[in-house]
Amino acid sequence: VRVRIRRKLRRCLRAARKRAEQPVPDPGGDPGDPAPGTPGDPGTPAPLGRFLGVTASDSDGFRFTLSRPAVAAGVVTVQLRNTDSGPHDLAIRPEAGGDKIVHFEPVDPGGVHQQPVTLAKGRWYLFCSLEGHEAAGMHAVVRAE
Ligand SMILES: [Cu+2]
Repeated sequence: VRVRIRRKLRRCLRAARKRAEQPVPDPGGDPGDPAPGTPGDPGTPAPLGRFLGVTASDSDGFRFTLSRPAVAAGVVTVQLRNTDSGPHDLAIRPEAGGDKIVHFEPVDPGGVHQQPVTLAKGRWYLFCSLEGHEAAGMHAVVRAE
């Protein structure tokens, strides 16, 4: 009986390995993150959602585009990437209101800044604090769960 179980286990492992080799279709909306520490590499999903990419751009109004809609609560590496032709910064506060928990210095065009940010469970509001940018659309919400 033990041999049969072992054989079955081996078959399971082989099947699991085969599954792991196949590309997993993205369940929804997450274009993938650059791996922490390697800005410029799109498409490698970070394990456990502890990386949040924020792209500041000016296409049809100022925009913050998130690499994923939700992250794991706890310490998350937040990366601001500025693809616009002017500087942008990043501030984060609870969506329901309250004080900013972090405020990145402005990032120059083409620049990247990342740092660890502790996000407790909940919804967090990200915005550019430079005058007029938030009103022009440079904001987003991420869930920490
Ligand atoms: Cu801005």
